[in-house]
Amino acid sequence: MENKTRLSARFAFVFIFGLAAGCQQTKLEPTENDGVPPGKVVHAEAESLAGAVTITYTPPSDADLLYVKAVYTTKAGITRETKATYYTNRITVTGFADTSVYDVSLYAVDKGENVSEAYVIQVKPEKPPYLIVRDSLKAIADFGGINVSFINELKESIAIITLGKDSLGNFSALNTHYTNVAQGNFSTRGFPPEPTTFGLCVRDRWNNLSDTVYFELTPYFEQRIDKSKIKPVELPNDAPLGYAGTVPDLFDDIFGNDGFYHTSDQARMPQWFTFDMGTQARLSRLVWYMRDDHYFGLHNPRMVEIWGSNNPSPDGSWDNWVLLQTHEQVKPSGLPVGQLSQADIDAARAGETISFPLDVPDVRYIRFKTLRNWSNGTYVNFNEITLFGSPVQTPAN
Ligand SMILES: [Ca+2]
Ligand SMILES: [Ca+2]
Repeated sequence: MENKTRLSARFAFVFIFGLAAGCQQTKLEPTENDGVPPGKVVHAEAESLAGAVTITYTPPSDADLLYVKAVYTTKAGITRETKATYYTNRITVTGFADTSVYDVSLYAVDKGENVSEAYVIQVKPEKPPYLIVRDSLKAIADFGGINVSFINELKESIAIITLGKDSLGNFSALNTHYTNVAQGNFSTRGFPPEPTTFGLCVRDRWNNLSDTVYFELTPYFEQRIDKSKIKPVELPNDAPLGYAGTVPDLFDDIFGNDGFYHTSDQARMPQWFTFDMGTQARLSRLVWYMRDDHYFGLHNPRMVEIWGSNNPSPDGSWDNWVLLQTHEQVKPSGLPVGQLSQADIDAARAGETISFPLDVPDVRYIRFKTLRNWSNGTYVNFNEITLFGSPVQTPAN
């Protein structure tokens, strides 16, 4: 980082100095361009990296040498050029699509843009990161779709594309997941529980695209948990209610300012409330909706835990509860409280989604525990919860 800053400072200096020279002392130009190309780069050696090579060399000794450039042509016929300033003797050439042998031409260039003869070195890059990621992909069935996991140890910036059949039966992109983390997973939803063919491919920032791997999976059945069957469970240590807020108001399908949950002045963090879904279910996601005139502010929950049980102890103890998920809400813009970007407003209206791991147990009772709200205060106040999952006993229609 420090190096980069120093480099840009140097470039800025050269740029400003160059401008000043250009304006006032154009007569200096002939001495900047001697019309003589530099000598060739010599003694080049390549070290192979993933999708890249680092070439070390001996630059020519010309006093007016400005940079050395490395040039190669991709199999698609695109010419890629990388430059290294005169004060180094190494250059890293990136973006190779495969492990073939490539000719890289090194040229020395002087201040007058006179170009030396080429020194050609043959290089053989190692397997590029986007292909390493492609080989790591694993897909499993998820609620309403699939879950894809990947390993990207080199933390390359890549896009993982999930493909499915469109209405004409052609494969097209359903979802593009951009990442630069070492490993992770993501879901693509919106599918019925039927055998479905999906495709996956990986693209890197040089637009190298892997082949597509196809597979068939049957998404798990997912439905909205019936809110009319959800009932509050009042346990002795649940947070005291106040300001006309109730637990049933979280399940009344009123998302605006009416129909809310609110705790009293006596409530302290952390705090929780408990409800019975009326059926045992494997939950896939919980979506909560903020108080709509205080998005990402005031008493809206920020850091929460969702607990599940099939047999809650009447004394309110946590003995029979299992932690299903921990979640912190992130404000898309990162702006201070009270300032909202359009992305913040869109995210707030869409609701905050907690996805549960696929191996969560089937549960009937839920405890929503708030560890921290958006004002670091002691109240919890928000408007609605919608749950999705697969009920263990599907009610007969
Ligand atoms: Ca020269
Ligand atoms: Ca409500």
